Amino acid sequence: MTAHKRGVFISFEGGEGSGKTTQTRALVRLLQMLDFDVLHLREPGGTRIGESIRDILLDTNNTELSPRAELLLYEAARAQIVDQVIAPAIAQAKIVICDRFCDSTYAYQGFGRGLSLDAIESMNSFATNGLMPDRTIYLELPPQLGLSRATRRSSDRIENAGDEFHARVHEGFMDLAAKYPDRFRLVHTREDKRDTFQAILDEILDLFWELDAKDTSWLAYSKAQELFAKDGGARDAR
Ligand code: ATM
Repeated sequence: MTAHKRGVFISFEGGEGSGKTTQTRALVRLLQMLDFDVLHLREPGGTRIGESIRDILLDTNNTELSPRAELLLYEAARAQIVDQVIAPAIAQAKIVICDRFCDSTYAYQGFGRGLSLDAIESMNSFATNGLMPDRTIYLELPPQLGLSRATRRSSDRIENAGDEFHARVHEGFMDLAAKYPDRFRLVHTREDKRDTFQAILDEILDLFWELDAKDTSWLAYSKAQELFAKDGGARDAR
Protein backbone atom coordinates (compact mmCIF):
# COMPACT_ATOMS: atom_id res chain seq x y z
CA MET A 1 0.00 0.00 0.00
CA THR A 2 1.30 3.46 -0.82
CA ALA A 3 2.62 5.46 2.11
CA HIS A 4 0.24 8.20 3.15
CA LYS A 5 1.17 11.56 4.58
CA ARG A 6 -1.35 11.27 7.38
CA GLY A 7 -3.48 8.44 8.67
CA VAL A 8 -7.23 8.17 9.05
CA PHE A 9 -9.09 8.38 12.34
CA ILE A 10 -12.59 6.90 12.54
CA SER A 11 -14.61 6.62 15.74
CA PHE A 12 -17.71 4.54 16.38
CA GLU A 13 -20.55 5.37 18.72
CA GLY A 14 -23.67 3.41 19.59
CA GLY A 15 -25.49 1.91 22.49
CA GLU A 16 -25.72 -1.59 23.81
CA GLY A 17 -26.93 -4.06 21.17
CA SER A 18 -26.20 -1.71 18.26
CA GLY A 19 -23.61 -4.11 16.86
CA LYS A 20 -20.75 -1.64 17.38
CA THR A 21 -18.29 -4.34 18.39
CA THR A 22 -19.18 -6.72 15.54
CA GLN A 23 -18.99 -3.95 12.96
CA THR A 24 -15.74 -2.36 14.13
CA ARG A 25 -14.09 -5.78 14.25
CA ALA A 26 -15.23 -6.53 10.70
CA LEU A 27 -13.89 -3.19 9.50
CA VAL A 28 -10.55 -3.76 11.19
CA ARG A 29 -10.35 -7.25 9.65
CA LEU A 30 -11.11 -5.87 6.19
CA LEU A 31 -8.48 -3.14 6.48
CA GLN A 32 -5.89 -5.62 7.72
CA MET A 33 -6.67 -8.00 4.85
CA LEU A 34 -5.87 -5.10 2.57
CA ASP A 35 -2.55 -4.47 4.29
CA PHE A 36 -3.46 -1.24 5.96
CA ASP A 37 -1.65 -0.61 9.21
CA VAL A 38 -4.65 -0.41 11.50
CA LEU A 39 -5.09 0.09 15.22
CA HIS A 40 -8.30 -0.89 16.98
CA LEU A 41 -8.74 1.03 20.22
CA ARG A 42 -11.43 1.63 22.77
CA GLU A 43 -12.34 4.49 25.04
CA PRO A 44 -12.04 4.65 27.92
CA GLY A 45 -8.99 2.41 27.73
CA GLY A 46 -6.46 1.58 25.06
CA THR A 47 -3.46 2.26 27.32
CA ARG A 48 -2.39 0.70 30.60
CA ILE A 49 -3.33 3.86 32.47
CA GLY A 50 -6.57 4.26 30.51
CA GLU A 51 -7.60 0.69 31.29
CA SER A 52 -7.09 1.36 35.02
CA ILE A 53 -9.25 4.46 34.71
CA ARG A 54 -11.84 2.38 32.82
CA ASP A 55 -12.01 -0.05 35.76
CA ILE A 56 -12.83 2.83 38.12
CA LEU A 57 -15.43 4.28 35.74
CA LEU A 58 -17.31 1.06 35.09
CA ASP A 59 -17.08 -0.49 38.56
CA THR A 60 -20.65 -0.92 39.83
CA ASN A 61 -19.36 -0.44 43.40
CA ASN A 62 -18.39 3.18 42.66
CA THR A 63 -21.90 4.51 43.23
CA GLU A 64 -20.56 7.65 44.94
CA LEU A 65 -18.50 8.79 41.92
CA SER A 66 -19.56 12.38 41.30
CA PRO A 67 -20.55 13.46 37.76
CA ARG A 68 -17.68 15.99 37.57
CA ALA A 69 -15.17 13.41 38.77
CA GLU A 70 -16.59 10.98 36.21
CA LEU A 71 -16.13 13.58 33.47
CA LEU A 72 -12.53 14.30 34.50
CA LEU A 73 -11.68 10.60 34.53
CA TYR A 74 -13.02 10.12 31.00
CA GLU A 75 -11.00 13.13 29.88
CA ALA A 76 -7.86 11.89 31.66
CA ALA A 77 -8.09 8.51 29.92
CA ARG A 78 -8.62 10.36 26.63
CA ALA A 79 -5.60 12.66 27.05
CA GLN A 80 -3.49 9.57 27.74
CA ILE A 81 -4.62 7.60 24.69
CA VAL A 82 -4.30 10.63 22.40
CA ASP A 83 -0.74 11.43 23.50
CA GLN A 84 0.49 7.87 23.84
CA VAL A 85 -1.24 6.13 20.93
CA ILE A 86 -3.56 8.05 18.60
CA ALA A 87 -1.52 11.13 17.72
CA PRO A 88 1.68 9.14 17.02
CA ALA A 89 -0.29 6.58 14.97
CA ILE A 90 -1.93 9.25 12.82
CA ALA A 91 1.45 10.92 12.31
CA GLN A 92 2.77 7.55 11.09
CA ALA A 93 -0.07 7.31 8.57
CA LYS A 94 -1.87 4.49 10.36
CA ILE A 95 -5.61 3.90 10.35
CA VAL A 96 -7.12 4.30 13.81
CA ILE A 97 -10.52 2.78 14.58
CA CYS A 98 -11.72 3.80 18.02
CA ASP A 99 -14.77 2.48 19.87
CA ARG A 100 -16.13 5.74 21.30
CA PHE A 101 -14.44 9.12 21.64
CA CYS A 102 -15.35 12.72 22.57
CA ASP A 103 -18.95 12.41 21.35
CA SER A 104 -19.69 9.90 24.11
CA THR A 105 -18.70 12.50 26.69
CA TYR A 106 -20.96 15.08 25.08
CA ALA A 107 -23.88 12.64 25.07
CA TYR A 108 -23.35 10.74 28.36
CA GLN A 109 -21.88 13.38 30.66
CA GLY A 110 -23.52 16.35 28.90
CA PHE A 111 -27.02 15.16 28.07
CA GLY A 112 -27.08 12.15 30.40
CA ARG A 113 -25.59 13.71 33.54
CA GLY A 114 -26.60 17.28 32.71
CA LEU A 115 -23.10 18.81 32.89
CA SER A 116 -22.35 21.99 30.93
CA LEU A 117 -21.99 21.27 27.21
CA ASP A 118 -19.68 24.27 26.80
CA ALA A 119 -17.41 22.98 29.56
CA ILE A 120 -17.40 19.52 27.97
CA GLU A 121 -16.53 20.87 24.55
CA SER A 122 -13.58 22.80 25.90
CA MET A 123 -12.41 19.85 28.00
CA ASN A 124 -12.72 17.55 25.01
CA SER A 125 -10.58 19.88 23.00
CA PHE A 126 -8.01 20.16 25.83
CA ALA A 127 -7.85 16.36 26.24
CA THR A 128 -7.48 15.68 22.52
CA ASN A 129 -5.22 18.61 21.80
CA GLY A 130 -7.65 19.34 18.97
CA LEU A 131 -7.31 15.92 17.35
CA MET A 132 -10.78 14.89 16.24
CA PRO A 133 -11.89 11.87 14.19
CA ASP A 134 -12.11 12.39 10.45
CA ARG A 135 -15.43 10.57 10.59
CA THR A 136 -17.69 9.24 13.32
CA ILE A 137 -20.23 6.49 12.73
CA TYR A 138 -23.17 6.41 15.10
CA LEU A 139 -24.94 3.07 14.95
CA GLU A 140 -28.57 3.76 15.58
CA LEU A 141 -30.64 0.81 16.75
CA PRO A 142 -34.27 0.93 15.59
CA PRO A 143 -36.66 0.21 18.47
CA GLN A 144 -38.02 -2.95 16.86
CA LEU A 145 -34.49 -4.43 16.80
CA GLY A 146 -33.47 -3.19 20.21
CA LEU A 147 -35.89 -5.20 22.31
CA SER A 148 -36.29 -3.70 25.69
CA ARG A 149 -33.25 -2.52 27.63
CA ALA A 150 -34.83 -4.21 30.62
CA THR A 151 -34.52 -7.62 28.97
CA ARG A 152 -30.75 -7.20 28.61
CA ARG A 153 -28.35 -7.88 31.45
CA SER A 154 -26.77 -4.59 32.41
CA SER A 155 -23.18 -5.12 33.36
CA ASP A 156 -21.52 -1.81 34.23
CA ARG A 157 -22.12 1.41 36.11
CA ILE A 158 -23.07 3.47 33.04
CA GLU A 159 -25.31 0.80 31.53
CA ASN A 160 -27.10 0.63 34.86
CA ALA A 161 -27.98 4.34 34.74
CA GLY A 162 -31.60 3.74 33.68
CA ASP A 163 -33.87 4.26 30.68
CA GLU A 164 -34.38 8.01 31.13
CA PHE A 165 -30.65 8.58 31.29
CA HIS A 166 -30.17 6.57 28.11
CA ALA A 167 -33.00 8.42 26.36
CA ARG A 168 -31.20 11.71 27.13
CA VAL A 169 -27.94 10.23 25.88
CA HIS A 170 -29.66 9.33 22.61
CA GLU A 171 -30.90 12.90 22.34
CA GLY A 172 -27.29 14.03 22.77
CA PHE A 173 -26.16 11.91 19.86
CA MET A 174 -28.99 13.28 17.69
CA ASP A 175 -27.84 16.78 18.62
CA LEU A 176 -24.33 15.92 17.42
CA ALA A 177 -25.69 14.53 14.14
CA ALA A 178 -27.45 17.86 13.54
CA LYS A 179 -24.43 19.92 14.62
CA TYR A 180 -21.67 18.12 12.73
CA PRO A 181 -23.35 16.53 9.67
CA ASP A 182 -20.10 16.25 7.78
CA ARG A 183 -18.19 14.30 10.41
CA PHE A 184 -20.93 12.63 12.44
CA ARG A 185 -22.90 10.10 10.37
CA LEU A 186 -25.90 8.12 11.45
CA VAL A 187 -26.11 4.52 10.26
CA HIS A 188 -29.23 2.54 11.08
CA THR A 189 -28.50 -0.96 12.28
CA ARG A 190 -30.15 -3.32 9.79
CA GLU A 191 -31.51 -6.76 10.42
CA ASP A 192 -28.73 -8.26 8.32
CA LYS A 193 -25.35 -7.19 9.72
CA ARG A 194 -23.81 -7.31 6.23
CA ASP A 195 -26.22 -4.57 5.14
CA THR A 196 -25.17 -2.51 8.15
CA PHE A 197 -21.54 -3.06 7.23
CA GLN A 198 -22.12 -1.91 3.66
CA ALA A 199 -23.90 1.21 4.95
CA ILE A 200 -20.86 1.96 7.14
CA LEU A 201 -18.49 1.50 4.19
CA ASP A 202 -20.58 3.93 2.16
CA GLU A 203 -20.05 6.57 4.85
CA ILE A 204 -16.25 6.22 5.03
CA LEU A 205 -15.28 5.48 1.43
CA ASP A 206 -14.32 9.08 0.61
CA LEU A 207 -11.70 9.11 3.38
CA PHE A 208 -9.81 6.44 1.52
CA TRP A 209 -10.13 8.27 -1.78
CA GLU A 210 -8.52 11.24 -0.12
CA LEU A 211 -5.70 8.95 0.96
CA ASP A 212 -4.86 8.20 -2.62
CA ALA A 213 -5.58 4.52 -2.27
CA LYS A 214 -5.34 3.27 -5.81
CA ASP A 215 -7.99 0.62 -5.60
CA THR A 216 -11.11 1.11 -3.56
CA SER A 217 -13.02 -1.73 -5.17
CA TRP A 218 -12.38 -3.59 -1.93
CA LEU A 219 -15.11 -1.54 -0.36
CA ALA A 220 -17.60 -3.83 -2.01
CA TYR A 221 -20.47 -5.81 -0.66
CA SER A 222 -19.00 -9.12 -1.83
CA LYS A 223 -16.10 -8.58 0.56
CA ALA A 224 -18.50 -7.86 3.38
CA GLN A 225 -20.15 -11.23 2.73
CA GLU A 226 -16.81 -12.99 3.19
CA LEU A 227 -16.03 -11.06 6.34
CA PHE A 228 -19.12 -12.21 8.11
CA ALA A 229 -19.08 -15.77 6.74
CA LYS A 230 -17.21 -17.02 9.81
CA ASP A 231 -19.69 -15.49 12.21
CA GLY A 232 -22.54 -17.80 11.19
CA GLY A 233 -26.04 -16.56 10.46
CA ALA A 234 -26.51 -13.02 9.26
CA ARG A 235 -29.45 -12.31 11.50
CA ASP A 236 -27.79 -12.80 14.85
CA ALA A 237 -25.65 -10.34 16.80
CA ARG A 238 -25.94 -7.61 14.18
P1 ATM B 1 -18.27 0.62 26.05
O1 ATM B 1 -19.23 -0.24 26.80
O2 ATM B 1 -18.78 1.00 24.68
O3 ATM B 1 -16.87 0.08 26.03
O4 ATM B 1 -18.18 2.01 26.84
C1 ATM B 1 -18.07 2.09 28.19
C2 ATM B 1 -19.11 3.02 28.80
O5 ATM B 1 -18.57 4.30 29.01
C3 ATM B 1 -20.31 3.18 27.92
N1 ATM B 1 -21.45 2.77 28.69
N2 ATM B 1 -22.57 2.55 28.26
N3 ATM B 1 -23.58 2.30 27.89
C4 ATM B 1 -20.36 4.67 27.59
C5 ATM B 1 -19.51 5.29 28.63
N4 ATM B 1 -18.78 6.50 28.24
C6 ATM B 1 -19.12 7.72 28.82
O6 ATM B 1 -20.07 7.79 29.61
N5 ATM B 1 -18.39 8.82 28.47
C7 ATM B 1 -17.33 8.77 27.62
O7 ATM B 1 -16.69 9.79 27.36
C8 ATM B 1 -16.99 7.49 27.04
C9 ATM B 1 -15.82 7.38 26.09
C10 ATM B 1 -17.74 6.39 27.37
